[in-house]
Amino acid sequence: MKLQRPILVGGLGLSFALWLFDTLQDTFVQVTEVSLLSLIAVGGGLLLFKQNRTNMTKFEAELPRDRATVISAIAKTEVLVNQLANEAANHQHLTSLQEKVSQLQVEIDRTEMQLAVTGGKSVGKSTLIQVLQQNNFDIGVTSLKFQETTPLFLEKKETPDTAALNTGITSDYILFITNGDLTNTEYQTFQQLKTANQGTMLVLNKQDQYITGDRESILLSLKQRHENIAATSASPVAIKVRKHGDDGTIAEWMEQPEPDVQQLTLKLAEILTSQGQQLIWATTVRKANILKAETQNYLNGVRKERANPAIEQYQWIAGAAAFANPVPALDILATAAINAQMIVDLGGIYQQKFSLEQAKTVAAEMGALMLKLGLVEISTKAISTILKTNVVTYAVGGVIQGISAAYLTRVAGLALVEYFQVQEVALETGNGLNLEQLRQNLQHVFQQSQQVSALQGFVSQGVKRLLPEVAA
Ligand SMILES: Nc1nc2c(ncn2[C@@H]2O[C@H](COP(=O)(O)OP(=O)(O)O)[C@@H](O)[C@H]2O)c(=O)[nH]1
Ligand SMILES: [Mg+2]
Repeated sequence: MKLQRPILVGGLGLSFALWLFDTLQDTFVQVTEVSLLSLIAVGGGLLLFKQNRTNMTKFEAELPRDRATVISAIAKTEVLVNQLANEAANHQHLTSLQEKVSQLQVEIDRTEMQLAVTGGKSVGKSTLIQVLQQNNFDIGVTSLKFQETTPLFLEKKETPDTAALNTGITSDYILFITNGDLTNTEYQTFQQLKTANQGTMLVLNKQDQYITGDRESILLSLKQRHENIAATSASPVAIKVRKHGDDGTIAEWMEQPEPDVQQLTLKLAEILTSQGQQLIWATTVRKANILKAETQNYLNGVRKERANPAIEQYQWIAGAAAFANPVPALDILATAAINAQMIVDLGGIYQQKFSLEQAKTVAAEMGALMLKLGLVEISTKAISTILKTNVVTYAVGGVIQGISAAYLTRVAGLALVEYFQVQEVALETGNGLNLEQLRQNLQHVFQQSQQVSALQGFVSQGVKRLLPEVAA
């Protein structure tokens, strides 16, 4: 059986928790009425308290302060879209990207606010929207539009629906509806929205379903996770009312309580009034950044298509050279493998201009790094092991060095591509190389290409290149 509720960490002693309850909540006059759940929630919640306080200030601190910030975010995206136009004038997504940039320029001054209402299935999203729409919000000049997302967690699915999550991220504010304490999946999704710096209110709906003690403890627990919470009953169930008459008669009837969304509307009105403009700006910045990432992706694709044949070409140049002039020392092999001209060419493709002199320095640094990481030794050994299975090729002098040099060139080239892909377009030249970053790229590419089958394929390709007469 799976746990529906997250396990709350009760790190504090019971007596301390009881004391805390006494001080925090006047509603709990009688301690005996407090359920065990409440105690655990308070104990665990407190541990998270400090952490969340800093998150709150982070969100507010990161809201764009002025229109110029938004303009600049859009401009950065536009630069990248123009870059794509320069490098691939006929790219299939270019027109659509350009249109989206123009849309953003109009969107900065939009006055209608988009509110996404999200959460699991049947938590009361539709009902809440209906009730809220009947409420007249006073939030100044802007108008409000609610949008319900598809349920975040469909049955048996542990990961949230990404489309729904995206609707959230492109909305100005999110109401994240829950019916109890957050499950682990809910909590993780919620964190994702926070990471995207998305303004969110956590709403405990169906609060009519809880007895007082449990309701307060869930609210407290939610409060530790997030600064903005509200409890609602969008559609409370009818309750039975019983009246004892003076004459001993008993009358019973059902009463339908009114929806209770006041906590939510008050908080929402306050937030939208004070931060509405900034929230709209923040959404526009988020959209600009999403568009920028999308463009960067396309740009990387275009560049990779140019980089691949270049790497291929240089790897066989290095292979042939080491084959013709086999060097016994690993350090010479490492430096020979990295052709400075390849660095210049790849840099050119990725708009990172290197002079040949700079490229030579980079080549030497990369060679030293590959040696230090043991990549040269490991790959040379692996390649000779594969070659040994074929006595004829193994016996040919220089073939190990040749294939190793080609292989190392390939690893270096692919690592450089990975490295360049995450660099911003370098407007100035001669930027120092981030060796730590490059080390990670090298290791990553190396690990990926060390699978036996991939290496075997490469070796047989190398044999065909270097010893066409043997391979035939
Ligand atoms: N007890 C109770 N039931 C509610 C409340 N809000 C909504 N519901 C019920 O929960 C069910 C699902 O509501 P719905 O709005 O369709 O949920 P959605 O799937 O999130 O849109 C319906 O039967 C609602 O009447 C509430 O505050 N209390
Ligand atoms: Mg619905």
